[in-house]
Amino acid sequence: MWRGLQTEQLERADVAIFGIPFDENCSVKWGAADAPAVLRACSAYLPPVTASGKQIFAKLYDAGDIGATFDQAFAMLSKLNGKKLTVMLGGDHSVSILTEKAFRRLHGSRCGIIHLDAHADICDEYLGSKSSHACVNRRALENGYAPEDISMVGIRSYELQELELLSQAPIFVIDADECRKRGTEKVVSLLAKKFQGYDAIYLSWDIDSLDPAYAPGTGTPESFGLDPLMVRDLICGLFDRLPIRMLDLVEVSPQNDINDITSWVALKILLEIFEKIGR
Ligand SMILES: [Mn+2]
Repeated sequence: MWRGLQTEQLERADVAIFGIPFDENCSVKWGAADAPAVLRACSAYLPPVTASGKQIFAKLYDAGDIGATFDQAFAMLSKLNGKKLTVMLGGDHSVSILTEKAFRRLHGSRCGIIHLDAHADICDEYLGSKSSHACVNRRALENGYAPEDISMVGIRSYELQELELLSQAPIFVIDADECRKRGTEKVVSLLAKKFQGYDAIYLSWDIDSLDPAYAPGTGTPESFGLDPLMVRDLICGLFDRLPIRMLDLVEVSPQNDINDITSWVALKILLEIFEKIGR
């Protein structure tokens, strides 16, 4: 796993990674519980070099998998705290409810969330569940984040209840069409300005932010999405400009994928991030 990057010693690591293989709160198609294992298996084939030929010097510690409970998430984040970056591999998006809550508890009030997703995920309840993957941001609001602490990027799907809430709450949204219209650099500077003065940012990355043509292996595919280069440049630009201390990658569903292309594109973007962390 993590060919050439992995260290067995946490104290030597720049990046710490763990998985939450859980998909019982998804709505359309299952399978995200398999993502951590498939991502790790694919990672063994990727050399520690970016697409532009830069060697990646970051050392990565893999802490294994945990169950989908807040106590386990908090214990894991506490253990890995102090690393330059913690990465969580989901899991459907509901697992981010646990890690975002733990992140807030560890980092205090000056921390924010960037939600990179096709979906706003701010339903109070979805299909009768308050723990649904469509409720992540609503639970974040209950777990200490103010509306101003949350920004959404790449959105192109809303429930009616979400439109109503977003029309009232000062949550910053840059939808997928606006990303294309403004271009990556402008979107990055808008977010950098928005989170000026924040100590720690949690970037929650739903793979369905990408168009399903590029990332079909996901449970809730949405058309009119972003292309991989835009997502790569957006995420890398955010890492250049903001103190991103935690990243999650959720909703990769290998059983709905074709030739693992969704896992591959996610890993290629992760490598670009790791190169930045290892500098
Ligand atoms: Mn989504």
